[in-house]
Amino acid sequence: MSAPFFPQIPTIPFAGPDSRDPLAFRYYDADRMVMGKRMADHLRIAICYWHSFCYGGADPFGQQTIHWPWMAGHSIEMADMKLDAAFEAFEKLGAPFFCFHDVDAVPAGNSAREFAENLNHIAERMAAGIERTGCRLLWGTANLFSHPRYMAGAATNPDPEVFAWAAFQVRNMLDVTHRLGGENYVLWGGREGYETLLNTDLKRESDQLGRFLSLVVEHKQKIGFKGTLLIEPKPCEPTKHQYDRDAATVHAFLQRHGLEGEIKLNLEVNHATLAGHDFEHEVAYAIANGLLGSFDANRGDPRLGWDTDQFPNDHRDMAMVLYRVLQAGGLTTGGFNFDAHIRRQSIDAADLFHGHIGGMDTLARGLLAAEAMIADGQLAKAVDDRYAGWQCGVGANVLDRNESLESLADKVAQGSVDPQPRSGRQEALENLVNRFL
Ligand code: XLS
Ligand code: NI
Ligand code: NI
Repeated sequence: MSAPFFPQIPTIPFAGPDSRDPLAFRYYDADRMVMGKRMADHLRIAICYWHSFCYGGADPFGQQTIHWPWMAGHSIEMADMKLDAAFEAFEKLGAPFFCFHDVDAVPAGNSAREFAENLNHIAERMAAGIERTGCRLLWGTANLFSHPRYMAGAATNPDPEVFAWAAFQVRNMLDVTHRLGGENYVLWGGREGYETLLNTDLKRESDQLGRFLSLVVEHKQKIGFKGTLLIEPKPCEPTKHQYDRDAATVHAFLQRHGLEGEIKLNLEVNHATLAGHDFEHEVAYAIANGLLGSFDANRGDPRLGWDTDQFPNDHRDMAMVLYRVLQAGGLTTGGFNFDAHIRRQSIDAADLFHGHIGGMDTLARGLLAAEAMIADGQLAKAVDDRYAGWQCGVGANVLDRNESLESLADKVAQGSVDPQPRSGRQEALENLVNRFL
């Protein structure tokens, strides 16, 4: 380990809601028991390597503003320095997990061989970091979108040689993720979409993507990786249209290609917003269809229509999501990754820590609100009551397949069925939820 990179930052303590210390947690209390489980084990928070240690503040209009010492070049020495800094931050924040792409951690070098060697080198050092700090790998992923070879897609590229390159990167990263004891492997198809339909064969590209994912599933089985494969839906950006648009679209895709049961979802708050959904909708859809995997907790800005990747900072945005997760029995291999970066003007090392402290506190506070809602039970009861009719009589008969269209029509014609309007009670339920926020 080299000298500390963040000497002015202490190990962040839990100091309670009344604390005024900006370098302390007010709600995130790792060992606090919530419904019989440690808070840390519910949330399974992960720090992301790319935004926290590779982002230099550049945007489409301006250059780098944040200059970490490891950004001075693209050598393997710089990669080592970045790794040491990352593990120092993981430890100081007490984060149980981290996530990374292949190219976040190492330079791609001048050949495929060099790329693979660099990755193996860093994986060894990562294994040592994991061993030393106890901060484990939530998920690994391959970057199949930055390099110019992927400009027309990775698996959906018109050129099969690009497909092969994507296979090379995913094979290596899946192996590394497995070696490091990663809990999931994520596939985000940033370039798997189109800019114009004029040059695009939709059916062909969908079949290519289906084939690619089947190869990933086969390789996972071959190496005995026990983690979960996850697709991260996003509707657009960088492409005009991305094939993994939202949870429901990915669901249909998995069914069409016989991949249901093999792949689950990594849902990102900001991507849900871009797709025109509430994040809660995406989470509810995933839970209802057995697709709940993991989360990227970064939010957008309501005034900006792109993926601004901001740390969550309002527990009310997370409380209902966590309520649903708790109701569904909690996360298994998944967690909450901060796919978030600090702002372009946040050029001090402390800013990186403030972002994470705020995000962790937001999730913790949302979890406590969710716990209180579950303990109260009124919201769940209101929903159960609303569907009570399906427990007996005609409702139960329909579900038990004891009614036909004809038998139901006869009942209505005989006047033995008489629907009574009932309030949906939206305002009352909104007020009820507000009591916990
Ligand atoms: C981009 C995505 C990306 C994935 C990992 O919008 O969120 O960061 O999480 O490739
Ligand atoms: Ni994103
Ligand atoms: Ni993401």
